[in-house]
Amino acid sequence: MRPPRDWGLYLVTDRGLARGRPIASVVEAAVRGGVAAVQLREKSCCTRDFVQLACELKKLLAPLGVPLIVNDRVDIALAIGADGVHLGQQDMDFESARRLMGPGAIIGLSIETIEQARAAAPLDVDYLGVGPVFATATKNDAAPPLGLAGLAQVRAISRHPIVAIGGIGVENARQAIQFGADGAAVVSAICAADDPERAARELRQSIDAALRARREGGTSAPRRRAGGIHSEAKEGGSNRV
Ligand code: TZP
Ligand code: MG
Repeated sequence: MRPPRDWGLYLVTDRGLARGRPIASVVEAAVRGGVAAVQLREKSCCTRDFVQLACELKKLLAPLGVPLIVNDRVDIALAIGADGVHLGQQDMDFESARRLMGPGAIIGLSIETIEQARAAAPLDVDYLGVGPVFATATKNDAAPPLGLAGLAQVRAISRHPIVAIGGIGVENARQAIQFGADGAAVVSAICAADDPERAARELRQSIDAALRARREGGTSAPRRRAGGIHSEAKEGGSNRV
């Protein structure tokens, strides 16, 4: 499956926040509410359970046309035929991951600093996960928040689609788009919500409205075309407000 045309709303899972609900049911509800991609993020379970969970989500998401991206683990992504992998700065390097996953896989890379954004420029990654933009209690070892100004700085120097992450909810998702993101990734705003479907729908509406406003304002988000990076991506800076 190719990357979503619009990253829009990207769900990152956290079973610990799901209030005892099976994560598959949270994911299913979130997809009904409009998430465009799902990342399975598991920080504490054993490899066998991780694989099993990934298989379960793949069976759920593939018929719905929603890409499943595995956090950190290229081996698990390959084992279950996931659509992609999300790499942190300490995970397998991008080139090795691309070699193993192949040209059709979706590969995302976490960016926490301006230096990392610069270093990512030549890489044929499908998107950058930029954050934390706002303070978050979800990730213990999160870097200091970039803030909206930091997000705008990353936008100015990046040609890849940007998914903002960290402390994003319905009240500030719009700002992330206004400051240059092409989509927003959320963990607690959906996983911990009373009603994950409604939470996803409200987030999606807010993100879509901000993306529409930006398009109508005459700027276009950079896109990665099949076959690689391209010139229009150089317009990334024009997405800043
Ligand atoms: N990477 C940067 S911040 C973060 C991750 C995985 C956690 C975001 O969680 P939340 O609950 O959406 O703030
Ligand atoms: Mg990681």
